[in-house]
Amino acid sequence: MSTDLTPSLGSFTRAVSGKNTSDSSVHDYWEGLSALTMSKLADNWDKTTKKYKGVKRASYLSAEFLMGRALLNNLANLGMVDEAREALEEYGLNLADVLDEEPDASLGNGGLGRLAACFMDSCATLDFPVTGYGILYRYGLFKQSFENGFQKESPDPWMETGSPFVIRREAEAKHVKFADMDVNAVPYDMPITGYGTDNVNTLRLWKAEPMEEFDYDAFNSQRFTDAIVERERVMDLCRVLYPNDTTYEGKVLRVRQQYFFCSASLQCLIEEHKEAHGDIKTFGQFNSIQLNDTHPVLAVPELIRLLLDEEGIGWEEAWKIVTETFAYTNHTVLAEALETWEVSIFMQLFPRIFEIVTEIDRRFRSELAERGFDQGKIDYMAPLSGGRVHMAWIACYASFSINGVAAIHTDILKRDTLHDWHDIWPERFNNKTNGVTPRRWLNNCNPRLSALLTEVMGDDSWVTDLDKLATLEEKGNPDIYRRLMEIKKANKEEFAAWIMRRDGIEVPTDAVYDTIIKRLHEYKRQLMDALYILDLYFRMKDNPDMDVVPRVFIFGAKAAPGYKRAKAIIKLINEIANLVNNDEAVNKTLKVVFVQNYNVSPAEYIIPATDVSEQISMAGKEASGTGNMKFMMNGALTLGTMDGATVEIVDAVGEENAYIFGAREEELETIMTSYNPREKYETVPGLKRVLDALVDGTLSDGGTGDFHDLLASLLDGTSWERPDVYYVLGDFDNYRATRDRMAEDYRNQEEWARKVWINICRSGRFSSDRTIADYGRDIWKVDGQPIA
Ligand code: H53
Repeated sequence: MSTDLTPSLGSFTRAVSGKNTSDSSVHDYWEGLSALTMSKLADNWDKTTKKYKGVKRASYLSAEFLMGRALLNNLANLGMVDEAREALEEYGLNLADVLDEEPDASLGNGGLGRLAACFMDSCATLDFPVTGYGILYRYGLFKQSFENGFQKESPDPWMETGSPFVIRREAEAKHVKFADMDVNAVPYDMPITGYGTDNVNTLRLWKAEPMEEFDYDAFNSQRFTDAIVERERVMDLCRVLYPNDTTYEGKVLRVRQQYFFCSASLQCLIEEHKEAHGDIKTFGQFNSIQLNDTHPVLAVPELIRLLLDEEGIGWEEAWKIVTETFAYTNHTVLAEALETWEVSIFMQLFPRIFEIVTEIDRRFRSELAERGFDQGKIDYMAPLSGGRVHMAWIACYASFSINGVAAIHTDILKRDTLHDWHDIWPERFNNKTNGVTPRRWLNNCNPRLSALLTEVMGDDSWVTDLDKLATLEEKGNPDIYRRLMEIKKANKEEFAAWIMRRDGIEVPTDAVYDTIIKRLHEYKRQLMDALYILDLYFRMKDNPDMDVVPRVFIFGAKAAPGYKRAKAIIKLINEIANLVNNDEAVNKTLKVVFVQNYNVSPAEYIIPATDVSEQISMAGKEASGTGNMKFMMNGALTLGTMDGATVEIVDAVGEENAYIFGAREEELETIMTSYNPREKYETVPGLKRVLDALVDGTLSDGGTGDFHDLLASLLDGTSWERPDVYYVLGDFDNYRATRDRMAEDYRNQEEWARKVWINICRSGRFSSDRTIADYGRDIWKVDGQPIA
């Protein structure tokens, strides 16, 4: 059947490829369909941009936006999926293949960047006047491959030949000055469509370019190479995303990136404010700026600089505007994430900003002295101390709102990490539990389950009001439970076909899919998961008649390139995979799959196919987690510790509909004071054998000594760290028992599916629509501004 889209798809594809449709490649069709999609949203995008100019608005400043692919999301939001599928079929193509042509926009490391992307989606869907501001990295997060089980990194030039979803806005370029260079900040805008609305919001990503395209004087005066070198130095600025998730590294280029995008974004906001309202003094009444972690905190002194030096207003007035404007989100309690910069870096790169930070520091100190604080405490809390600039302290001082990202995390902030600030300004603190967008993470990635939900509800209103799923719970019955398991099975088949196509790996589909996908970090305890698999393997070898429920263990994780121990854990998992997958005695029952180059789009295949969601961080360490929510929506049951938002998942579904184990956050402080991992090694049945296998020749680290170091980190510690700081051996026994019990429970399919149904129906509160409605109401004070 021919549809309306067929001729225009042909035209767009010819236009982008310069070829006949019959000679165009699948990639050409992807570009053509993408361009066609852009043409459909252009008018509404323009209208929305204009509409937001005069109203109270919010800006989301983030060094990371992990957007993933755009085409399917935009097609779905425009209601064009079926038409697109049919039009492609007219040309002999299938939609899934065309969608697979799109590279992921990996402009983020993990949770924090993906959260920003989900927030953009919800803001658009709620018609909120919110703009995202970030950096157009030329290279996104590195690509990961495995060579002999070791992680190898390679660059990800995700839009070298341009991207159909990114529009350059040359005319709105801004000038950003450093002491040693002047930079032209050119905005590249991405449209953010919402579901069930005409509004199209904007994600503005800044690219650094030389002020003049080419310095002809230098060229003519025979300084040709100098001119080229200078050009490259400027372009270096946003060349690459730093690959550390939750760890801070004091690289000069990184702080340059931060200042660059903060300055450009603020210049833009000030210009737009003056155009709309005339008076700079009302800036704070019309703007809320959310600081996504400390990465954009340079916006605080930069706004003061712009107000003082460019707008000519006084300090008191400028500070008032600052404190009306900024709100700060903290995403972690890990000490190694706290950004502090050496004073000398600030002095060299932006002396004026350093002067302003010094003045903030002076005022802060006198304010605290007036409140009667002792010098020790003042020194600890001050923006400038120990020769460093403390970004989190600047954020806490300047912001009217400070929030954590899950209830337990906000409690820890108040009690521990930011307790001194909470003592002074308790009213600033609030919790905003994270959420994920049900468009990408349910409706688009799991069409089978979505169709069932729509059928049972009678309409698809749950897509924009996920709380409505609660009304379906009582409709659960054996027929629905059976269909849930059929859907899961079909999703497993789809995953199996995908991983075969992609990596040539064969996986069975009649097994429990048990998954851990997240950045590789010791606190997330992928190592404990691996030790369980090894232990199960040994138990099966000891007891060939053991009746074990067939299992596929799925891993996906990138390690920061400089994080040695994390890379050792990747190698270990790959070695265990080798051992298990090649042993005829167990490989009918167990299979270990480590998905290379884990990213947003692999997650869209993995999550709908998963039965067991591993959320096994040491309690108190994972601020929230958001994968836990995606799994819940897609009908996986949680195997986890009481940490981050998992606590709230358990609160929603009840302990009987999840599998919870491990030491609790409130007991760990006491436990850790007398914890002796060697005692566990000696006494927990099976643990010694598993740990010995790291070093007795059972598993090979390729002669690197990495596995010895790993074992030593668990049993001996180092000169700077106690052994097993993440309590892997302490929680192991309880983890094993709970995981074994969970696998046994899977045998009762109907009972399992009943729990799955409860999890899905109670996932409403984990929609990022709820989170963004909370931000909008409590922090930003913005309302929906529909254009139609
Ligand atoms: O942010 C997520 C949380 C998650 C936390 C993560 C995160 C980063 O990805 C990077 C830096 C950082 O400080 C925190 O680890 O628990 O879900 C979104 O809030």
